[in-house]
Formats: sequence, C-alpha cells, structure tokens
Amino acid sequence: MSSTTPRYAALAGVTAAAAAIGSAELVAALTGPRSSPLVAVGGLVVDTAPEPVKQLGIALFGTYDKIALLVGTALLLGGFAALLGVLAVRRLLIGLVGIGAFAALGVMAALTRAGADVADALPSLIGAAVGGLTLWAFVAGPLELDPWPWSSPGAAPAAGVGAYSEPTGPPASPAPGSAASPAPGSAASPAGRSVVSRAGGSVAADSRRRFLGGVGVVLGVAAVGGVAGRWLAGRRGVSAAREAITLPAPVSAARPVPAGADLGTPNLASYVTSNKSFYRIDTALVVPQVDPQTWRLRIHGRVRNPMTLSYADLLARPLVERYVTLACVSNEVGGNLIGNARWLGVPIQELLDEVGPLPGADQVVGRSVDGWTCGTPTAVLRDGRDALLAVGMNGEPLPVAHGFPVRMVVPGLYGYVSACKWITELELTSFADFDAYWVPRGWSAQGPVKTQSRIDTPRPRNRPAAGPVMVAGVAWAQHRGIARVEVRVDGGPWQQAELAPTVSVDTWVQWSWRWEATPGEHTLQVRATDRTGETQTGREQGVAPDGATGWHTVTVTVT
Ligand SMILES: Nc1nc2c(c(=O)[nH]1)N[C@H]1C(S)=C(S)[C@@H](COP(=O)(O)O)O[C@H]1N2
Ligand SMILES: [Mo]
Repeated sequence: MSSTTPRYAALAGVTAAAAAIGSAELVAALTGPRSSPLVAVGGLVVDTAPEPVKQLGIALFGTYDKIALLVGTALLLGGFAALLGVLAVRRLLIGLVGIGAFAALGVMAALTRAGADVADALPSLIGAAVGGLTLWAFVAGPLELDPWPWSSPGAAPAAGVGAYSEPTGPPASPAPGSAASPAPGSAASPAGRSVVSRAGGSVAADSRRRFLGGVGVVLGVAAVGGVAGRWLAGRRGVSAAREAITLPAPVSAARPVPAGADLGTPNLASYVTSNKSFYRIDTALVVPQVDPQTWRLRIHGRVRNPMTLSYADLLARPLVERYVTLACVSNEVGGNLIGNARWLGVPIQELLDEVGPLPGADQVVGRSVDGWTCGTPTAVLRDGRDALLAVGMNGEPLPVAHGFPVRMVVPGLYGYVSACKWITELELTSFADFDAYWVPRGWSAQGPVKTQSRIDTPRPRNRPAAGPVMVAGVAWAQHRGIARVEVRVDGGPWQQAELAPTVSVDTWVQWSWRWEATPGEHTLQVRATDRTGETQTGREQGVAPDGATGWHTVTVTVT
C-alpha cells in the first residue's frame, strides 16, 4: 500500500536539511570557508579515511575525487535527512536529536581543523537551529495531505490513513504560529486522521498547496543563502591581493629554454607546463586563502636562531628563478601527475644557514596553514641544489591552488615530501621524532623521484598509417638527469631514442624515435637511464609506498 505521508515527511526532512546547509554556508561566509560543516566534515573524511578507501577514490575519480566526495556527502546527507523527516513525523524529538547529532559532527570537525577557533562552530550550530525550526514547522502539524501530486491516479491511498500516524496515539499538536501548521479546523481531523479528497478545492488540497509552497520557499531561500554564502566567501578570497602583486626580478635568472627543447609534436607534453594545465594534488577541500599581508613563515625547532619572515621580507631577499619538474608519488606509470614550471623564490639553503640547524636535526618539516605537513631531509636542502621557497610560477605570483603566497619546490623529490603549498612553518626536527602527513598513512618517509619515461605519441586510439611514425614522449630523473632513452617494439631489441636539449638535470626531457611501422597491432615500450648509469626497472610496482615502477607500454594498431 502506498501512502502519501512518508513522502511528504521525507520532503520535509530534506527541506530542513537544505535550510540547515544554506544557513550554515551563509554564516561560513563570515567565519571562513573551512568552518562550513560540509567542508569541515569532508576534510575530516579526507584525513581519517583508511588509505585503501582514499586510493579507491583517487582511482575512481582521479583529480575529481574532491568533487565526488562533496557530491557523495550531499547525497548521503539527503538520504539521512529524508529518513529523519519520516521519523520526525512519528516523534519530532527523534528528528531534532538527529539534527543535533549532525550539528555535533559538524562542530567537532570544524574545531579539530588546523588553526580552528571557537567561531568555527557557529555555522554548524546556527545551521542546526535553522534546520530544527524548519523541521518543526513542517512536521509539528499532521502531515496528512492530499495524495502525492505526482503519483499515478491509482496510487492514491484508499482510506487516507497516513502510515506513520499512530492510530492509537494522541493526535500530533499543530505548531502554533508555524508557517506550515494547518489553519485551525483544516486538514487535521480530531482523530489525527487525514482528510483526503480528490476534489481540487478540498481543505486537504489547500494544506497540500501550503505545504508544497512552504517547501518551495524554504528550498529557494536555502539555495540563495548557500550560493550567496559561497559568493561572499569567494570575495573574501585572495585573488585580488594576488593580482596586485608585482614580483621583483631575480638576481639569478633561469637558463633560457634551449631551442629544440620542445619538439612541438601533437600530443606530446610541452616542455614548460602552463599554470592552467599544471596538475593539482592536495588534501584541501577548499583552497586555503592566505593573505600575503599577514602571512608569516616561522623557521624554528632544533635551530640556533629561530626566525620569522613576512612576505615583504621574502621578496626583499635575492630571488632566483629555476625550471624544476615537479612529480607526484601517486603518478602511475604513463600518468600525468607531473609538470615542469619556472619557479621564482628564495633558496632554502640560505635560510637554513641563517637559522643554524642543531646536530641531529635531519628533517625539515614544512607545515601548511591547513595543517598538512611534509618532511624533507635537511641534507638534501643543503646540498646545493635549487630547493626554493617559491613565490612565483611561470612569471606570475603562485596561483592560489598552487600554494599562494609561498610554497616549497625541491628538485629530485616527490611533492609529498617536499613541495608544501601555503607554507607557514619550517620546523627542524628529526625523522625519528616526527612523521609527516603521509607517513603514518603508509607512504615512505623518503621520497626521491624514480627515473621514469612516458610515451605521449602515438596514443592507442591514434591508429597511425604504416610507414615512418614519430614515437615521442618525456623522461625524467630530477637532479640526476636523463642520459639515455630507449624504445622497443613488440619486445624486440631496445633502440636508442633521440633526446631534445633541456635546461638542466632538474627538468624532464623530451625524446623521440622514428619508427618504421608495419600494419597490425604493435606494442611500444620505453625505458630511461639516468646519469648515474641506472636504468629504469621493468619490475612493475604500484604507487605506494614510494612511487610506481615499470615500463610504460602502449599498444597501437597500424593501418
Ligand atoms: N599544503 C599542502 N601542500 C601540498 C600537498 C597538500 O596536500 N597540502 N600535496 C603535495 C603533493 S602530494 C604534491 S604532488 C604537490 C603538488 O603540487 P601542485 O598541486 O602544485 O601540482 O603538492 C604537495 N604540497
Ligand atoms: Mo603527490
């Protein structure tokens, strides 16, 4: 038997949840985006989800994993809200307790985020209050209305007894003065039974109209409030501050990109990756907005002279500009979580020399404003390579998503152990004393980039014609440099590819090889050898715990 009531009740629950979220977003415009319950709870999920679940999320959704998480959270919330609505019709207290539980979760999540203060509890609390009032307004009066307007005519309930009105219990009391409470003497009959009529002008139809009208108004106001909240929060962002910045010229410019570094072949990754197409990986559900005016970098821990720098202090120092290829440890063989940019920044080595690390301080922990950490070997930062506290990327201030105002970039190390974005602290400690963010989650404390190579063209779907085919791609072994790249077809002998010139050993290199392709299906493989003489292993290993290995293999059909 179908009944109208649970559907109205579920709709009331979802509407109350929407009112709660909308008002929470509006409040979060004042208290900061990370205090939004959706964002805070999502962040908690990101930080506490078991590693296999996270891996699955990344595998399924790639760099859209965060959007998937937010959409998933919203759907789950919608389901719970519908259930709460149905339960609340039976007993309002159950619904209110449910909302209270969600509020508690929101408060707990918001208050445990890095740098949280008590005001971060407000969006959840006010959202819960608004949600609770909305729920009360909708369900305090009996929700026994005319048949669900969109159900097939035959689905109308026979006796008009709402499945969730307790036949023997006392009638639910209408909410005094609440928008959705039925007008005295309208739908609710003394027995708590609904008056159902198929005639358009009945009192039940009236109250149905009023109910759906109320739902429409609340959903509309919630949506407007939520969007306005997001918009206001966005206006509090730092894009304007970023655009107002003019970066000083470097005292040491990057070596110009040599002619021929870019083969310009279609499908081949360009030698320099634009900011727009540079991959983005981080745990931040909302991009941290860090005001350069108030930004400070604290260098402390096991040092002789702790030091605090402002953004102006940093820009006043001699800046260097270098091309460095940044790669993610989660990059699969053949993957594209890698990019090459021209970074402008202060050499970290000079800062370390000034603070004077104490003996035993073998790890430098970079800490972001959102609490994320990475651990970099002190020795690597002091061995003369161009490890930078970067303020510029490809001639612009760092894009906000790539760490504005300041981030780390260290040639030769994966991003998770070196490339802290939105950095606010450098803490000298030891590997024995501190595990950075990804280490307790099963990733290696040491993350040197593995020698790798990738075939960018032809792609499997290209179906090149028989005859000469340009096979090309990129290879990288940051800070060691690439000495040789070889290609083989159908498991045959390795053939030497040609290497394009590069700026330095700290960047990737494009390679190409002319293939006399014959019709049919063929397998192309690539391997690189770095300048220490080590050849990339063909043994296949996944990305965890310290980077994938194996030869990129592409199967193409030649026509
Ligand atoms: N604050 C912060 N910095 C971070 C991360 C992060 O999650 N939070 N992820 C790191 C990882 S795993 C990588 S690969 C690089 C990616 O930098 P990009 O997003 O600029 O490409 O940033 C690193 N810096
Ligand atoms: Mo990464």
